[in-house]
Amino acid sequence: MRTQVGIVGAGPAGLFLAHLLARQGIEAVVLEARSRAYVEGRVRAGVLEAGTIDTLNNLGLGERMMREGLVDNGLDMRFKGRTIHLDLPGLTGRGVRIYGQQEVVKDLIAARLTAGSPLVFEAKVDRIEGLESGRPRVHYTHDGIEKVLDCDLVAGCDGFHGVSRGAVPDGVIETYTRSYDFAWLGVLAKAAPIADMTYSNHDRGFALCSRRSMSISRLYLQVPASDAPENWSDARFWDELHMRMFDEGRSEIREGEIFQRDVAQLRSYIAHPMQYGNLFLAGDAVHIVPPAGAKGLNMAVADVRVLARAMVGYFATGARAGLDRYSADCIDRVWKTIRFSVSLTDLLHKFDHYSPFQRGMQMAELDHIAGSEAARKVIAEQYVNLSNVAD
Ligand code: RFL
Ligand code: PHB
Repeated sequence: MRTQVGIVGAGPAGLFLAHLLARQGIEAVVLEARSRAYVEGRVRAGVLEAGTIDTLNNLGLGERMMREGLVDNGLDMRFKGRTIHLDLPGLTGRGVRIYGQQEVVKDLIAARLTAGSPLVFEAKVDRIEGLESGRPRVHYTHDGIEKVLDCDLVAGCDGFHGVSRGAVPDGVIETYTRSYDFAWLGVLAKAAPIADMTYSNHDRGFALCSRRSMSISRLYLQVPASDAPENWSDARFWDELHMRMFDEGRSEIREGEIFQRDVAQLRSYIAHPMQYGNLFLAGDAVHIVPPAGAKGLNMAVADVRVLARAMVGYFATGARAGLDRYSADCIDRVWKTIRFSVSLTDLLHKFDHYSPFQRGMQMAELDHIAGSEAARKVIAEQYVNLSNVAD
């Protein structure tokens, strides 16, 4: 098989890239290791920033998101029983939209398959070679048979555990990491959500109340990194959530059947340059943010917007300037997004190694945000639109 762009991975990065290229008449083949059902069922992000919303709409694929997604205008932070309200449109002119990542993925997959464009599930990429040449080759296994995809360019959109990054020779990529000794337990519950997205910093740990619809809540608790979803019965989960949200009277948060639960590890990771020869890395394949900033998906979309523009320029003129600049064009935005995500993580979580002095600093910062519109604006503008890139 031969194509212009070989795309490894059908997560948000790979699927958005495929659509952005198709719009400009560029052929791509998307190879995805997992089944369609697995990819569509993977529960992850939910907050879409302005740039992501615009990208989906500009592709003509935002109809269901606009109809079913919920506009989130308020972002609340709780501490010591107090609530800080960030009025996102009042502070920035825009809100965010809540629409599950797997719904975005379903819409992108359906549109690609309807268009008859190549997207192969259960096609695991084993290795990529010839990246320094004009004819890179992607080796993959499909139906138990080893196959080869010849392409002009390769996009590594295969997430943190993918193979693309590993195809770059040692010593080319510099990595920077920070790990955390806690994780997020995330659940979906058949329960009406509270009015605003609410993050809480409680002495027992972080909690977050988000939603997927007016009858489905998406809820998170900070747990030890070694914890497992099975350790959390429904009763234990609700008891802990009420406490951490300062809802001891159990009058605010509605309970309901928990029908999905998972534990996600937290990590800050950045690798650059985001390219080598004719391989271009995007999304989680090249950077991971802790989820408190709700940025991972949005950052992946911003990466592939830059990448699609560079690839379109290359196929139109043969000039490599845009391609060669891809990493440099992304890296400042990526660092700023990591910085924001890390700062919200630091502000809102319980760190076991914190001294009472450091805990006091955290509370003082929240108190400052509560009293300062300027401080709220700094957070709101990053929450709403940090991943925007010019088209
Ligand atoms: P993905 O989604 O991991 O997709 C990579 C795809 O590549 C496939 N793959 C391979 N395919 C072929 N051959 C191989 N050898 C392959 N190896 C892997 C995988 O099967 C997969 O389908 O990466 P992508 O596209 O870069 O997208 C990134 C986002 O998924 C991620 O950043 C977000 O989910 C992060 N995130 C959030 N981001 C937001 O913008 N807003 C949020 O509200 C938000 N909340 C979250 C989150 C992530 C979370 N977890 C699970 C860590 C909440 C949580 C709990
Ligand atoms: C979500 O709704 O899944 C969500 C919301 C805010 C975050 C992370 C995840 O920071």
